[in-house]
Amino acid sequence: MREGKIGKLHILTDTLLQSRFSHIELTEQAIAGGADTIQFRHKLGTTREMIQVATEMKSLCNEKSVIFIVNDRIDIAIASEADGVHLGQDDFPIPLARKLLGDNRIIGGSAATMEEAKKCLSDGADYVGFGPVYPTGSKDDAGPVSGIDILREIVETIPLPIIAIGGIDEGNTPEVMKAGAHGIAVISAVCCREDPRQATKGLYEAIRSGKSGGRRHA
Ligand code: TZP
Ligand code: MG
Repeated sequence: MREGKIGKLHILTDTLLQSRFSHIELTEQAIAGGADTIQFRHKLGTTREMIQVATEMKSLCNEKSVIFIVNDRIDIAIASEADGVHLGQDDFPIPLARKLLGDNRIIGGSAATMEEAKKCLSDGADYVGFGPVYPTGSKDDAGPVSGIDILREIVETIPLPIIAIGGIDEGNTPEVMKAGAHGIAVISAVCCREDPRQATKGLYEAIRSGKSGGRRHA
């Protein structure tokens, strides 16, 4: 278990919702703004391009001791020597990912319900990305919004760091943290902002002002 290694401010890089910034530029700006975790989230493109971009992102993260996670693609995670992989319910199975990655890599699982969160736990995930907590336009199949009360129930029931996702911004981050989330994961609140560095900084401060009232995992 690597609870102490799970970051609190996960920035998911995206070049489909916006095209002003590349994955590399977003990584640089998010790190400069105080992100402790960068997740490479890229749904299109060739495998070779993805390996190249992920390897560069990992190197930028390494320089600042920022955690680097790859979304969906365990092959890209292995090739880029990422710190971990984040897997959805229909992605590569977590138990198999653990066999391939071993105990020293982080494996995150996505959950939209209590049942899915329990499955992440029994499958051996190191953290759960739970949501959408609020409405989001960034994921077509995100499913129904959970709201803050279900997030609180998840935190109280699942003994893993819970990373809230879906419609998280500077304004609602304090209430998410007060509900006991270990941290937050965002796409649009950084990638789609005029100044991603400044937006990350605002989220970092919002996390500090909210603090975690729930389980302590780090
Ligand atoms: N998983 C659940 S909601 C979501 C993902 C990837 C989208 C989050 O994007 P945003 O822009 O932070 O709402
Ligand atoms: Mg996925």
